[in-house]
Amino acid sequence: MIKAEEYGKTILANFLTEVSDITEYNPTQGVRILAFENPCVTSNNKGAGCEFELWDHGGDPKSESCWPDMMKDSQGVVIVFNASILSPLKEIEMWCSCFVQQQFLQNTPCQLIAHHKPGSGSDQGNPALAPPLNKLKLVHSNLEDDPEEITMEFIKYLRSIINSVSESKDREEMSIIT
Ligand SMILES: Nc1nc2c(ncn2[C@@H]2O[C@H](COP(=O)(O)OP(=O)(O)OP(=O)(O)O)[C@@H](O)[C@H]2O)c(=O)[nH]1
Ligand SMILES: [Mg+2]
Repeated sequence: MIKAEEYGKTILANFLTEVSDITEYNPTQGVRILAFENPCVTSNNKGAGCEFELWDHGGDPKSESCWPDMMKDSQGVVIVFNASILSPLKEIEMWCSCFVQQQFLQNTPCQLIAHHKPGSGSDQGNPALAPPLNKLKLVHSNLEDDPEEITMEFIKYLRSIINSVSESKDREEMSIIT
């Protein structure tokens, strides 16, 4: 199994959830759970806040036996890869087949993030993904040059999760009634 170390997942997770701005490298062991709210994302029209948990998973193959448990109650999947690696295709495909194409995550919003580490340039090229992966939304994150872009995209992504959760609740209610 491929290990996606030092791509910047933790740095990005800390930035997006505003949990911390430490940039020292500390390999993620297993999973870190970041609980957060985003003031721009509310759960209904009345503006009630919404609590999220972001599970920052280091991708260590040693933790593979825990993946089914991690996926069980997930309502979204974010796959981060290093934008400066020319062909991360195999790796993205591997993570998608493990996490996204699983039966229980099929209706779950998935976001691919090409993370640009400082000094690695800001080439906005996209990997040529084969179907069905080319349907996944791909965004770029560059915290040095354009932190706004990924901040806005993350808000959109959180909103898509709220919509998907409320749609699946509606479907469940309909299936009870009919
Ligand atoms: N300043 C800065 N440093 C970054 C950024 N992205 C990655 N780095 C550097 O890369 C190192 C590794 O980033 P992490 O976020 O810890 O990598 P990771 O993907 O979580 O790695 P694992 O937990 O081992 O899988 C960081 O300690 C930083 O030194 C960034 O956007 N800004
Ligand atoms: Mg990490």
